[in-house]
Amino acid sequence: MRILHTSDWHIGHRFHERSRIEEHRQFLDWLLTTLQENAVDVLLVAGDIFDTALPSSEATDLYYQFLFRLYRETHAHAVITAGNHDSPMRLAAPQEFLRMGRIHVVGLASEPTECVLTFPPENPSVAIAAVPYLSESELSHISFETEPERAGRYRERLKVFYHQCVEYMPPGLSKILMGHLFVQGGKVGDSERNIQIGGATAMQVSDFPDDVAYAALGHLHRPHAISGASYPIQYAGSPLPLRFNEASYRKMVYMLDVPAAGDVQVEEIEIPIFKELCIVTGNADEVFSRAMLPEWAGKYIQVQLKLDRPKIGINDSIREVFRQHGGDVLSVEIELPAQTERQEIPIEDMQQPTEIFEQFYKEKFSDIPDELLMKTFDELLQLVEEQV
Ligand SMILES: [Mn+2]
Repeated sequence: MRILHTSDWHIGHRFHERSRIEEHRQFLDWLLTTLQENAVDVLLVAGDIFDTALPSSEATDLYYQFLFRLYRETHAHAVITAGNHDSPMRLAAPQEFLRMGRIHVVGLASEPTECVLTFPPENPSVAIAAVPYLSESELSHISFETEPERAGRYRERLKVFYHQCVEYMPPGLSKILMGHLFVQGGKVGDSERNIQIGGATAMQVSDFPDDVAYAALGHLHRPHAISGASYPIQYAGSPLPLRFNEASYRKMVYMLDVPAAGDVQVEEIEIPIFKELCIVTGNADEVFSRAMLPEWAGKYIQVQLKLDRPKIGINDSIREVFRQHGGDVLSVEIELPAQTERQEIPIEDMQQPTEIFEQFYKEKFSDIPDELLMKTFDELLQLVEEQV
């Protein structure tokens, strides 16, 4: 059995107000070719199919066009689960219909019966637990519960659910788990929203059941494996970089060869770069001379500009000079020299709050506060002191 693992497509994502539908179209074309060339039997998509719960008609159309071509132009089955960005109800709405086309969508699941699938259907050798994102809001409410207690309950629920799934799987099959969650040790970037639940870790490696062949995860956008288990626990990552700083590493899909017995062979396949993201760093002279180079056509650029002092209009000039050379500057981040260190006030001088306030005001506005302001401050101070 050959299985391909991907996740976090985020179709409909807009990058600094630019549509990415063309990049997604190219990715899905490439994916279809990859599935065909490698004679893949099952495609796994571990959540965050869309970027928002209510995707545009353009995004929805692209997704269903892909599913239709998958059905018509390959022999593959697909298992698609909802992530935290998807509306589970909306994603799963056409599930009965899609099942006729070998496409299995799981939006919500509270019982193993709802998400354990076996492949190939006629003579199964692999069981897959298609576990979607489990929302914390699905936990029943308990009064006076602390955040760590709630996080603990969430973690326990996930752990129990995965164990139940594995118990429910028919014996003798290779077991694969899917999930859209955060595992301790995972590398968090800044494009994964709502990454942790209650500030605590959703799951630990030791929570995963034994006797599993592979865990196909989504949620984190960098492709990487979590160490510490006897089998690969793998994040596929997003196929497109969702932030400029995600362009420093290649995006991947993972192809698994699952033998009837023995270990799964995992091969990573690099996803082509459909639109290059570049970060240009330097002072104004450096940035302007780099802008003159003939290398910007079709690229998205972020400029990190170092300035001695604020300079009005420089943002527009930079965008213009790159535009003349084919590049599209999506953001200019300006770095100014760090403020000179604040003067320390010796503790013995800090007798009265009013004095501290005066000093603060002088430092901030290079002036002394007027009478009305001082009176207001006194009143405020009085109010605070009465509270204490
Ligand atoms: Mn995601």
